[in-house]
Amino acid sequence: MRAAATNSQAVKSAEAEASAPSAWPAAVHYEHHPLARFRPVPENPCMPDLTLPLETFRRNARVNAVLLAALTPADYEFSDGRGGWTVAKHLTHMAGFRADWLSNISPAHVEPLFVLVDGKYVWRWEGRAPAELREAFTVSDEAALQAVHNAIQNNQPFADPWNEGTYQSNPVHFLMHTVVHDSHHRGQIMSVLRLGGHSPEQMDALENHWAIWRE
Ligand code: NI
Repeated sequence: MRAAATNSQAVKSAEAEASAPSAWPAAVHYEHHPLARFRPVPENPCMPDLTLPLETFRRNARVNAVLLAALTPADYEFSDGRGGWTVAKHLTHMAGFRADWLSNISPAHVEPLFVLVDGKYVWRWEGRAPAELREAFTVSDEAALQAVHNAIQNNQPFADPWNEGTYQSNPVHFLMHTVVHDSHHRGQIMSVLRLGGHSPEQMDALENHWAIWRE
């Protein structure tokens, strides 16, 4: 009976919590709520659970890796033949996107992406073979994650030295922007590869990466 009383007390206190004004579902309903995984973690009510956005960012990295692994040295030089970017240029721009933004919004986290050459800091993969871009993506993604993690931990928005809007509502938007930007350029790379003579079978094989998003 004692256990029953304790249970009933627990239910009562859960109900009291449920009726209290709160932006989030009460704990007793938490596991079953569709937004459960976005509930703030208990240790820090200001910090949302980042499981899903981080998983999206990791999946994006895997998609980039699949694309890079499928490319041959000749593929990198394909373009639309009308002055559009080559595949290598798209990929360089995608990887460099992280370094460019991090330089502005979180300079402390950009160091692994640059080297000192003749007294000037240059992007580490500048002028290197496109095949080395895989490393650029890996290192840059990690730097981006560190920067976001740091901003959240310290409850400190990103810097905005040029007043251009730097994810002031939530630093995690930097990761989402990166995913969307990568996807925008991957679509263009697919067009260039098709124009460059990839067979329908080869294009189909590349399209298989969508399975990563459906896991
Ligand atoms: Ni772009």
